Amino acid sequence: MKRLLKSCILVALLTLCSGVTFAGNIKGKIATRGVKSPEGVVVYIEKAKGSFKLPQKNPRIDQVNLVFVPRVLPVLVGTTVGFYNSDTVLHNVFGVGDDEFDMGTWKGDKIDTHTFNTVGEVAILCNVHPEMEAYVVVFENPYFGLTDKEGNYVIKNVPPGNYKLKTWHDILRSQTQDIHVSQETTSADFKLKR
Ligand SMILES: [Cu+2]
Repeated sequence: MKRLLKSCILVALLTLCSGVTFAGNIKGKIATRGVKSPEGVVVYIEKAKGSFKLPQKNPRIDQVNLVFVPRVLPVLVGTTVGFYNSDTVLHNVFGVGDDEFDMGTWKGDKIDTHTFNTVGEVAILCNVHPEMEAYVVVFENPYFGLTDKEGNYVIKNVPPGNYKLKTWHDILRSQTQDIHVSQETTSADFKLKR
C-alpha cells in the first residue's frame, strides 16, 4: 500500500513537471562592417507561439540635445511609446514607414504617446531638425534583444524549441540563423555588412 502511494505521488509529480516549460536565453555578439558601431542591431525570433503580455511600463523616446534617445527601440506589437522633449527648443515628432503619424510640434513638459499596432519598421523624424532620426521596430513576440556599444545582445526567457533567429538594422543587411533553444543559454553570433 505504501509503495502504491509512493508511485502515485511520483506519477503526479512527473505530470506536474511536464506541464511546466523552462525557458532559455539566447546571447551573442554582433560584428559589423561598414558602420561606425555595432550598437543598435536588433536580434529577434521571427515566429513564436503563444500570447504575449505588453510591458507594464511604456517605453519612451526622449529628445536630448537634438538627438532621439534611444535611437533604436524594439517593441512588441500593441505597445504604447511615450515621446518626450527634454530640450528647451521646439521639436516635432512624426513617424513614417509601416505606421504613419504626426504628433505636431511642441516644447516643454507635454508627453505624447503612440500605440504601435502594426508589425514592421517606423522611422521617427523631426521636421524642425532633419538630421534627427530614430527607429521603432515592431515585432510579433517579445523575444528580441538590442546590441550595446560592444555588439552584445541577450534575449531572455525564450521557450525551448527551434526558431529562425534574424537581425534588423537600419543600414546593414538582415541575416537569419536556425537556432535550437534549450533550457540553458544558447549562443548565436553574427557578422553583418551592408
Ligand atoms: Cu527636433
